[in-house]
Amino acid sequence: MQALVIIDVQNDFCPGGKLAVPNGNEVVKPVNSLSPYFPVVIQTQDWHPLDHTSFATNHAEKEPYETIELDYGTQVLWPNHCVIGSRGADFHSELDTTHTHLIIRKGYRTSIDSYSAFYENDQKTSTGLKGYLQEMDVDTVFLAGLATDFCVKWTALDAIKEGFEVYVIEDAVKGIDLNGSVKEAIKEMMVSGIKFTNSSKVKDFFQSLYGV
Ligand code: VGL
Ligand code: ZN
Repeated sequence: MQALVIIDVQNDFCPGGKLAVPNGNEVVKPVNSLSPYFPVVIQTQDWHPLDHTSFATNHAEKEPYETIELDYGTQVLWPNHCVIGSRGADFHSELDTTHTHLIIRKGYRTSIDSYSAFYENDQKTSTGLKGYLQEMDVDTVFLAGLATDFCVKWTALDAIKEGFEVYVIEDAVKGIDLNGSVKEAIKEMMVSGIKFTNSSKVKDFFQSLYGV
């Protein structure tokens, strides 16, 4: 069984948002065109308290995009974004959420960030997604959303580590790109066995499966 996991398609990651991904809004169309076909649809929602450790404003003399060392490793500091309950944390208004079965919120613990939909950045604290997918008999995970070089990449790497077959839908993801991080992310995903596809191929697959 196939699951579509739609990562962080939220206002703050779209043009005009607090941590805008260039052309981030362009993922909405391909995602909307695919979500009706999938037997399991999951969305993630970045969801931070104002005192979150990933916010540069919570570290004296630090600017966004600088890094700090935390117990669990290097953490990039971000502009305040996806604050719990804010408009920036809402899903993009044109994203069709009617097919979504489960929404996983992540990053709500003050002292730990969470890029991946499976594990927080300590790579130990579970979101519960693996168990949900197993209970639903999912063996193949298709990834879409934002951002290619952070939350999509970390989710893809965890998914393959957990034994799922993983496809990134390349026209349905966009990256932040800090110092070539998109190129690096694609390389890392490819060498890990993650496959790349596009929304028209995925649509063709389901249409032949359902005979339409
Ligand atoms: C993300 C940086 C901080 C993402 C979330 O969705 O890729 N990136 N929080
Ligand atoms: Zn975040």
